[in-house]
Amino acid sequence: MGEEDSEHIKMKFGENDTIAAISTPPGESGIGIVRLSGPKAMRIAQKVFRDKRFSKVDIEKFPSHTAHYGLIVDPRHQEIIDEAILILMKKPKTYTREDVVEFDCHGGILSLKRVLEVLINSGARIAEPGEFTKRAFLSGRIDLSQAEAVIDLIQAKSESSRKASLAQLEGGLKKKITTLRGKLVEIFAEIEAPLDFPDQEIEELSEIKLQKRLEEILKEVTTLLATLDYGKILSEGVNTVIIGKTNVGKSSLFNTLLKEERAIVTPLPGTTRDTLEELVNIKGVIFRLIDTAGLKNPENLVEEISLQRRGNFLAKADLILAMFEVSSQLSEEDKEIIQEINQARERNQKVIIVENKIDLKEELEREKLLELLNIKDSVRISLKAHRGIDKLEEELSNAVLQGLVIPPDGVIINNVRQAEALKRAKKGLEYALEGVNRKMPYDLLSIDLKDSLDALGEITGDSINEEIINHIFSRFCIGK
Ligand SMILES: Nc1nc2c(ncn2[C@@H]2O[C@H](COP(=O)(O)OP(=O)(O)OP(=O)(O)O)[C@@H](O)[C@H]2O)c(=O)[nH]1
Ligand SMILES: [Mg+2]
Repeated sequence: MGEEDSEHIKMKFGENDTIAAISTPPGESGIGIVRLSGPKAMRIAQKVFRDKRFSKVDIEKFPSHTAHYGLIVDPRHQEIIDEAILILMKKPKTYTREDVVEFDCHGGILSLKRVLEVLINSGARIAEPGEFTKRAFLSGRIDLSQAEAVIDLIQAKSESSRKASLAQLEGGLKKKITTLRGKLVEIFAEIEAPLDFPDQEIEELSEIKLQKRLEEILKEVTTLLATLDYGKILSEGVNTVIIGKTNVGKSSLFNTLLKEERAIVTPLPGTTRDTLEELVNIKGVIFRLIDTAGLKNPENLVEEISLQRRGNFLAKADLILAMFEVSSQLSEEDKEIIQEINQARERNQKVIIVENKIDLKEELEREKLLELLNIKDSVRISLKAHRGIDKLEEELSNAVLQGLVIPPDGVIINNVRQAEALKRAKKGLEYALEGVNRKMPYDLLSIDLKDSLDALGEITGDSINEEIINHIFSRFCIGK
C-alpha cells in the first residue's frame, strides 16, 4: 500500500486522532504499559511528562527509539501519578507507522487507569479494541492474515498454537497467497494479451500448459484449505467427551489429565451430574475435555437432565474417551455404551477405548469387549496407581494428529473467513479448468480466474472491503 493510499484510507476510517490504551493485560503484574499513537502523541506526552527533577522536557527533541526515566503528572494540579519510563518511537518505524509514545509504568491497574485518564484529558482518544493493530494494517505495515494472527496470539493457549500464530504473523500465509495470486495474474495476463493486442502476434498459451498451471494452483489451494481442521484445533481445541457407566473413573481421569482436582470424585455411583468442561494442553494439542454423568437408568429429574446433557455433548464430540473398568463384568450399561461407540464411529467421531482400574482383580470379559467393539487393543490404565497415563496421552494426541494435514511449511488457515475465500478461489479455478477441458474461448475463462484472484486477495486484504475490516478488528482487545 502506498503512502498516499494509506493516508486516504485512514481519513476514510477516521484514523487521524491520537489514540491511547493500556496495552498490558489487567492484573498480570505490577508493571504496565500505556501506549499513545497518532499525530499528537508527542505533544500529549509533553503535557504529562516531567523529568526526575520535575522539570518539563522537550520530547520532540529526543532521538527516536530512546527511553527516558521520569514522572507522570496530572497537569491540572501538578500531582504526581506514577514514575515511568517514556519510550519514544517516531514515525515511520513504528508498529502503527505513526508517532508512538509508550509509558512503562510501575504502579498497578489503578495508577495505569489514572495515566490513561490524564492522557485522555490532554487530548487523546481511548482506543477501540484492536485499533493499534488496525492502524498497522491500514498503513500497510501488516497484512490482514497477520493481523488475525495477532488476535490468535493474544488468545493462544498452548505452545503449538502460539508458534502457529507466530509463523502466520511472519507473513507465511501472506507470502503463500501472494505467490499464488502472482501465478494467477501471470496466467490472466497471458490469456488476455493476445485478445487485447490481436495484431501483435503474441503466442497464445497452449491448452495443455494452461491446464497444467491451473491444476498446480488448484492443488495448492486445496491443500491450504485442508489445513483448516488443524488450524482450528490449534486455536480452539478438540472437543473430547469422557463417557462410561457410573463409577468407572471418568472424573478421576478428567482430573488426572487436567492435573488438578477439578471434578468431585467419590466411591458413590452417580457422583457427577452436570457436565464439566476444561481446556488442557496434552503433548502440544489443545483438548476441550468434558466430564459427563455416568450412564445409568435415570431415577429422578436431575438424572434425566444430566443424561440429556451428556447426550448433547456426545453428539458434538470430535473425540470420545470411552471408559470401562476391569474390576467388574460387562453390565447392561456397558453394552449400551458399546452401542453408542459404534454409532459414534458411523458418524466419523474418533473413539479411544480405556480400561481403568488395572490395579484391581480383573473380572471383565476382555475378549468379549474387544470383539464387540471390533478392536484389537485398548489403553489399559490405573488412575489410582497412575499407570498407563503417559500412553493414553500419547494416544490422545496421535488420534488428533492422524489424518490431519499438517503443512510442512507451517502455513495454515484457522478461521472460516479464510476458508470461505479459499473455497471461492477453488471454485473459480475448477470452473476455469472445466472451461479449458470443454475448449471454451479464453476470454470466458478470465471471468472465473478474476473471481479466484479476488477471493485470494480477500485473505491478504488486497481487495478488501470496509465491512470485512471492521468485522475482523472488532475481535481485538483494547491496546493491541
Ligand atoms: N482401585 C481403583 N479405583 C479407582 C481408579 N480410578 C478411580 N477409582 C475410584 O473409583 C471411584 C469412582 O471414581 P470417579 O472418578 O468418581 O468415577 P466416575 O466415573 O466419575 O463416577 P460417576 O461420576 O459417579 O459416574 C472413586 O472412588 C475413585 O477413587 C483406579 O484406577 N483404581
Ligand atoms: Mg464423575
